[in-house]
This record gives sequence, C-alpha cells and structure tokens, in this order.
Amino acid sequence: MSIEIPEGLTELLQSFTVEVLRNQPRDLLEFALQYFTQLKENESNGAAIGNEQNSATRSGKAVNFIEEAMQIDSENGEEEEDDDDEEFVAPVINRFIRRASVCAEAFNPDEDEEDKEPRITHPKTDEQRQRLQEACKDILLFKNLDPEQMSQVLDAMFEKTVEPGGHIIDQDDDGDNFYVIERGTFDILLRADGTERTVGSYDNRGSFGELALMYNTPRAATIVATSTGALWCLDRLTFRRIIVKNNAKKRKMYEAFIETLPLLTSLEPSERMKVVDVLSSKVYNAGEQIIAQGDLADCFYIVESGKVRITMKRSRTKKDPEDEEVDIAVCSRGQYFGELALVTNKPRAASAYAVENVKCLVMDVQAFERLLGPCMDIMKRNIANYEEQLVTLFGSNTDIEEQNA
Ligand code: 1OR
Ligand code: 1OR
Repeated sequence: MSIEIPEGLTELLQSFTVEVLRNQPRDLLEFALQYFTQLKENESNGAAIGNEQNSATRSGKAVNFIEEAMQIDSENGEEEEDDDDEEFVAPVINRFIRRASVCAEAFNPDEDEEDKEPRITHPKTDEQRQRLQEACKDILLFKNLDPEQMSQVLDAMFEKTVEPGGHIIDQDDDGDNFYVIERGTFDILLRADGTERTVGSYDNRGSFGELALMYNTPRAATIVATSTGALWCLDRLTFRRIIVKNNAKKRKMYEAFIETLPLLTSLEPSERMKVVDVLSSKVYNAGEQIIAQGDLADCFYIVESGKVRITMKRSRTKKDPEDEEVDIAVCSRGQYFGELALVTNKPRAASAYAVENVKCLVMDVQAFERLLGPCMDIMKRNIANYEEQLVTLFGSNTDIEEQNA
C-alpha cells in the first residue's frame, strides 16, 4: 500500500517544528492552536502569498526567518519592524525569546524567493567606500562572491565605531550582524562551566560573527574591543541571502574533494561540511609567493590543484649573511601546508611558492582552531617528521623553532 503525502504537509510541519524549537512553549497544544489559527487567518486575509501552490513553502520560509522580515534603517543602522503586511508573519513569535541551539539549516538555496526581498543599501561617500573595500579585500568569506554579489554586500554594509571595553557580541545572544574589522584590536572570550577565558584575538584585520548567522545558532563567543576601532557591519538578512547561498554552492562543489582528504578523516561528515563553509579558494600564478618564511601566520592552506614548492633559507657559511633557499618539499592536490606556524604559534618556518598555476583552499586561524582540533594528531605526527628531516637536510640538530629564531 502506498500512502500519498499531501502537498505542503512537510513544509507545514517543518515550519511549525522550527517555531516550537525556537520558542520552547510550555503548553505545546496551546501554541499549536494559536499557530495554526493565525496561519489560517493570515491566509484568509490574503496575507499569505496569493499563489496556492506556493504558499506552503513561502510561509515555511517566513516562519523560519521571522526576524528577516525586518529592514535596516539606512540612516541609523537600527533594526525596525517591517510593517509591510505582504509577508506572512507567524504568530506568537518574540524575537527576543532566546533561541534554543537549533542547528537545522533551514535555508533552501534552490529557492530563489529571497532574491525578491528588497535590497538593503547604506549610502556611502567615496572615501568610506574606499576604506570599506580595503577592509574587505582579504575577507575569506567574500572571496568566492561574483562581482554583483560583492557589490550588493558592500552596498549593504554600514560603519560602527567602538571604544575599548565595548562588547560587540555577547555569547549566547541571537545573531544580528556579521563584522569586518577596519581597525582596532578585539578579544575573543569563551564562557564554559561558569568561567570566561580569552581564547584568541583579532589585530586590525579579519572578521567575526558569521557562525550565528550561518547556522541559526546563538553566538558562540563574546567579542570585546581592546582599543578604539572601526567595524563594517553586514546585516543578517543580506548575509544569509548572499553568503549562505554561496556556501550551499561551495558545499556542492567541494563535498567530493573534502571527503578524499586524509587530514580530515577524523571529522564527522557534518564537521567536514562546516570546514567547507569557511574555506575560500585562492588562485596563485606560477612563481608567486604564497607564504614568506619568518612572516606572522594567519592562514592554513589545502592544495586544490597545481603544485606548491616549500623552501627554507640556509646560510651559505656562518659568516655569509646571504641565505640560499633550499627546496624541502612539494605539496600537490589534497595536501596541506601552513599548519606549523598556527600549531606552534611561531612565525612561518618555510616559504611556499606556486610552481605552476595553483588553486588553494584557505582557512583563517580562528576557523583552524575551532574546527581542526580533531585532526591535530595527524598534523603533529607530520610536524615530528619535519623535525627529523630538518636534522637530515641541515645536518644539525637545531629544531624548527631555533631555525626560525
Ligand atoms: P558567532 O556568530 O558565533 C561569535 O559570534 C563569533 O566569534 C563567532 O561567530 C566567530 O566568528 C568568532 N569559537 C567560536 N567562535 C569564535 C572562535 C572560536 N573564534 C572566533 N570566533 N574558537 C574556538 C575556541 C575553542 C577559536 C578561538 C581562536
Ligand atoms: P608554516 O606555517 O611554518 C610554511 O609555513 C609551511 O611549510 C609549514 O607551515 C609547513 O606546512 C610546510 N619543515 C617545515 N615546514 C615544512 C616542511 C618542513 N615541509 C613542509 N612544510 N620540512 C620538510 C619535511 C619533508 C623539514 C625541513 C627540513
């Protein structure tokens, strides 16, 4: 016997379940009653999307992202309720109710409805736009955007200045914006078992606040300014419409490749997909330097295509100040490099050059620390191997740290 699932049932129940998880009502039956009554009323009022066939999915989306029916006031950057009645608005939803840690990725990238949402634009002077472009040029999450998407992102961003001690993000809050640092230093604080500790920092570059927006989860850490600074903010709605949609494409593109990487075998499949979300692809021309020995490190690399030559400087003689560069390794598709400085917290131990045109997947240090903990055993075994090779190649028992000093 085959049972036919009525059209719209799955979406209806999914939307309802998401709202239950978000609101955690004490009386489930009462909540259900209100939810479906309001849903019916809205539909009769014509508030739901006119097209019957579409209404289940459309209402599902509006239910999931009630806060996204809000618009950013372009003058003051404050959020205000959208009183435009065109969208269906789910009942009994208080956006200040703390959300449970729901990881359901409710975003459907194949649905192009979100493209019909009005665009958010914050007018900028030429000088502001130039500063914004400069601040965004190395932001990994923006690297895979096409020029049209990038220009929409830049249009939507707005400026915020901060004072030392100012909390930009508080752990467990709902996510409002994604932040790009123009200048200033910031601490990353993590609270666990009632104690808060500083686990990292940003120094005049980088970005933060993407996790709550990507995964619909509470803020994972607290970010506090430790100097005066300036940030560029991207609202949740635009972030999801552009960046999350782009991530869905990236997942499709890299899923098969990521599954083949020996380094990531100890990660769960869902963790591997989170790695893909934070990776961005960077192209280097033949001969171009990717890493310079002695530099401070902020990225980790996986070779997607082409070959990367790793070299180390060695003094010709004790008195000769001029170094020669010795080839020490070659990395090809599926291999990684640039982990050593992140693990040891030391400057880069070697340089890396593109042998031919090279494509690398790049991850920032915060994502590396957050996601690749389970892969540390493999990396440490390789690092021990470097040390052995160092002795063979350089004929002394200086370790990598001394070599770098
Ligand atoms: P969010 O939206 O959750 C807090 O808001 C932000 O802090 C988060 O996005 C990240 O952008 C940023 N763990 C969690 N969040 C981190 C971390 C982090 N580093 C930066 N953020 N780490 C794991 C600590 C065990 C890495 C610390 C270096
Ligand atoms: P990094 O962050 O220090 C340079 O930046 C990268 O080159 C380094 O991380 C490694 O990922 C990569 N010794 C040191 N670094 C190496 C080595 C290496 N090979 C690759 N890298 N040795 C080669 C062992 C076959 C030992 C040197 C004699």
